[in-house]
Amino acid sequence: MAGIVPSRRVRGTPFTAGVQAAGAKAYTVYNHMLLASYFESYEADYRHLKEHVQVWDVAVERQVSVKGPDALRLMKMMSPRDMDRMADDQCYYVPICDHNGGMLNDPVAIKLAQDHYWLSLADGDLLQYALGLAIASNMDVEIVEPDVSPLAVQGPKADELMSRVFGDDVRDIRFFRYKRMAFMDTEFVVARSGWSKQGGFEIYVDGTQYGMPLWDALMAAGQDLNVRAGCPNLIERIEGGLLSFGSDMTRENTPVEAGLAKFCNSPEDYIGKSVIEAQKENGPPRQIRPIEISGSGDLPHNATGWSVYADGKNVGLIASATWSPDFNTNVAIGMIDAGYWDAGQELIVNTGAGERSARVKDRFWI
Ligand code: THG
Repeated sequence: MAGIVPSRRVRGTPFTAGVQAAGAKAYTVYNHMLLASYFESYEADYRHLKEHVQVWDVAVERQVSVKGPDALRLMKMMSPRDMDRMADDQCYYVPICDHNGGMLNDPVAIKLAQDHYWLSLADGDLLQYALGLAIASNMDVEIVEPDVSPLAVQGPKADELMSRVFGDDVRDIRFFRYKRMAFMDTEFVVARSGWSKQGGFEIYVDGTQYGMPLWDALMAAGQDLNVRAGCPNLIERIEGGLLSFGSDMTRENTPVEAGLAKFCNSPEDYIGKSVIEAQKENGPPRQIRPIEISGSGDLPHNATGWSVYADGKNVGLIASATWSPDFNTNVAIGMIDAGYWDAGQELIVNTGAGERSARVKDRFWI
């Protein structure tokens, strides 16, 4: 496939110069912005991520800033999670839904103050939804996309690299908590989070002008750690069951179907609650499951979603699938109908380039 032309609609990021210089070989577009897909290859990037440390330009995780006297009220209207339990330094994974429980996004919410939150978005224009709710409800709240760009540091050597740039205090940051850490003449929110299971941090870089200086500082400090540029890795994230909104689940699905029922505990009358509570009570009609597909490293690329069959009928869809070198099998994430999602269930997958046998697993691989 040919290249992508950046413009004001398909935006570069504060780190794009570094990503390009590091040799990104393919990009996707996410929140109207460039996101690298791989550098050396999916498999070489994966091996390196699991052994060393990588710096990821995830500026595409755009922030919706919700600030003002009604900020908490608006967050409670949108969030299925109990916002009153959120600590002052906490991040929450929050599925956000329409009035039918259909997922609109699955951001990470960051509590900056009692009256100020960021929603760190997956792919989708959630700002417009939040703004619409605020306007229609006459709320006293400011909603903007600030000049904030997350940079992730992921991998087993992430603590060592981060402590060299920000000091040893980063080591004490707990999972999904943050501290404000100094850099040059400013400070950034630094959270222990990120879209891999290898551990690490996300730095919310506030101000485009700090982007390349921070990128360069991390690369310089990590030379002997074999630091490299990386990006969310297809193989590792399927092994870990990290869901991609728009692929693995869409507005056609509720958070219960997406396996996110544990994040739906708010006592408030949030949007979508009646459907979500009913599905928690009675079980959803379909659910996200780990799927093992037969064959070796010869699956075609899955760009459309693959239909899944059992008993001669369509019982689901697989939107993410790839060869896993570490588990020596094809790993996949499927949305599978009730009655067919139990571990051990045999399935047939139509990959578009032939049928494969497949089987529901009891859990994800990592
Ligand atoms: N970090 C930030 N913003 C993001 C993502 C991120 N926005 C887009 C996208 N990723 C949102 N989706 C997810 C999906 C999974 C997780 C985070 C964001 C995740 N899940 C943990 C897991 O499944 O192991 C558990 C989360 C929890 O226990 O609260 O990390 O990655 N800033």
